[in-house]
Order: sequence, then structure tokens, then C-alpha cells
Amino acid sequence: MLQQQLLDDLALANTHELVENVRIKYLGRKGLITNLAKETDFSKLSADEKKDFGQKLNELKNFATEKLQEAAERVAATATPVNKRLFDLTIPGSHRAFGAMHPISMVQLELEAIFEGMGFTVLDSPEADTEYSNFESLNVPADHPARDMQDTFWLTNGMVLRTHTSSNQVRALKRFGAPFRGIFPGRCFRYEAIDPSHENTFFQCEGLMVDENISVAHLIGVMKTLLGEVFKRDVKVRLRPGFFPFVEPGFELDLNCLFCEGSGCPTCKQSGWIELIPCGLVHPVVLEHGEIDAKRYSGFAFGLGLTRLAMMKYGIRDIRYFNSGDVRVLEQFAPVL
Ligand code: FA5
Repeated sequence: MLQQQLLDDLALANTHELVENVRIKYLGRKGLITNLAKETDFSKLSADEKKDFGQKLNELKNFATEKLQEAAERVAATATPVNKRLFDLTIPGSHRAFGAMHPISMVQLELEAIFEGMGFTVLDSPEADTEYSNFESLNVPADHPARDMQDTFWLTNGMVLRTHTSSNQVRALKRFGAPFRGIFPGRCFRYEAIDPSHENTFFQCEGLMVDENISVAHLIGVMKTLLGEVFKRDVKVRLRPGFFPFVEPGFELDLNCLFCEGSGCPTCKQSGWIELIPCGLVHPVVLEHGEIDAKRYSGFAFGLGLTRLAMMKYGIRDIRYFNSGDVRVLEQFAPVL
């Protein structure tokens, strides 16, 4: 009877822990089999009876030991290996530091979305380009004084590190023809003194729209939409005449300094204004270089200072932080989880 009871218990024991419980129940210090000897009054038994009892008790212990051993082996054979156990989703995970997108990339993506919403195509363009693309195609001949405005890094093969994203204007017009609407964001390089608002490596976003009857009104409309969406509030801007050989007329669109609200600070060089978007109507010579009929089509172009826009949007007072590689700057843009 005790044997059958032991077998029934072991049939239900499917872990090592349960098998051990069965062992304790039968063979432990106060176990059912162990107790058989303790509870028997040997003084009342004859010598033969004692011998017989001892034999049966040993047989029972051996039986139990054997069945417990079998049960332990069965459990070991069917146990799930540790590396195959199901995940416990309630265990708290370990925290990993998240990376952050660079603020310039964030502004670039935002600009791309805004312009795509206005039907503009986003184009990539080369950082190392020809002298023709960077200057001549834009109505800036070799001896033109405007070249002094952009101190240039020349490469040993005669090419240049582009000084502005305007270098892609004629290439885009030749490739896509008119009508055309596109932006080309990218990195530009100038050999110049570095200060809180000037870097030798910075980002611009060129915009170019060519179609029939394009006027300054279209240019202003697009600029207003752009700044309204970027700053999500009314910003003060001013338009003043500006000279660039590739536009006629040319303008400088300045943004009222968001740090000092126009009263003057180091970022705006005490002027109260940040020079942000030079722009104008595309010069007919540039259209012709782009193989566009300048009598039929007109257009506007702008060269937005992307890095300076990122400074204004995120309140970064010194342009040198962007290229500093200081991870503490970037950490401030990491997503909060
Ligand atoms: C140009 O580069 C013209 N290609 C812009 C243009 C395009 C005019 C199309 C007309 C039509 P400018 O040199 O002013 O213009 O530079 C444009 C913008 O780039 C500036 O307003 C400024 O925001 C930014 N920028 C220029 N130099 C630096 C610099 N060293 N560091 C950071 N940003 C700069």
C-alpha cells in the first residue's frame, strides 16, 4: 500500500523539487518509511519476526530509493534547458543609453518635410565640385570680385569644396528642366575665421523654383510658410537688398535675433538681426546655363543658413558646439523614455 502511494506521488512529481519532496515524505528523518521502524515495538517481536520485519523494511527502502532515482532521471531528461526557457516578461529590463539625432539633421529633416509638402523635390549634391559649378555656372567668372566673398578650399586636382549649395543649381536645371521645384540641403566649406556664428564647415539648404511667371511674391510666400512652420510662432523678418551675381534682384532675409529679441547680443554681433536667407530671382544667365528658355521661364532661389537656423530653433548660442563632438551637447536631444 505504501509502495503504491509512493508510485502515485512520484507520477505527479515533474520537477526536481517535487521529487525531493517525495523523498522527504517517505525517506526523510520523519518520513513514512523511516517512521515504520520508529513506531514498531521490537520488544514484542520474536527473533524471526524481527528478522522478517528488517528484511521487508530494507526491501521497501530499496524500492523507494530505486523509484526516486528513476523519477529524478525522468525529470532531468524532460527538463527545459535554461537557454530555452520562456522569457519572463515581468523582469525589469536593463537600461541602455539612447543615441540622439544631431540638431542639424533634425532641422534638415523638418525642412525636407515642409518643402515636400509644397511640392519640392529633395536632391543630394556633391560636396567636392568643379570650379564651374561653384562659380562660373552661377555668373561668377574667375576675375569677379564676388569670389572674395567666399574664401575657398581648393583641392589639389583643381576642384573645390563647395562654398555654397548654389553649386547644384545649374546641374539640377540641366537634369530636370522647367518647371522645377527642388531643395538641396548639404554641407559647405569656407576658409574663414571662426566665431560664435561662423564655422569653416556648416550647412545650407538651397531652394530653387523655376516656372512661368515666377515673381518676388512667390519667393516671399514660400519664405513666410517656411519660417512659420519651423518656429511655430510669428517671427520678425526683414528683407533688404543683397548682391549675388546669380540673382537679380537679390535680397537678404534677416531674422530678428531670438536670443536678445533684437536688443543686441554676441550671437547677432550686437545687430539684433541674424542673416538667415539670402535670396532673389534667378539671373537669366544662370537659367541659360541650365538650358532653360529665360524668355519663357523665371524663378527664385534662396540659400538658407541651415546651421544658423538650428541655432535659433534650439537656442544654441555658439555655432562651434555643432562640430565640437561634445557628447553632452547631443545628449540634450536624446529622446526621453
Ligand atoms: C550664399 O552662400 C549664396 N549662395 C546664397 C544664395 C542662394 C543667394 C541663392 C541667392 C540665391 P551667403 O554667403 O550669404 O550666400 O551664405 C548663405 C547663408 O549661409 C548665410 O546667410 C548664413 O546663414 C550661412 N553661412 C554663410 N557662411 C557661414 C559660416 N561661415 N558659418 C555658418 N553659416 C554660414
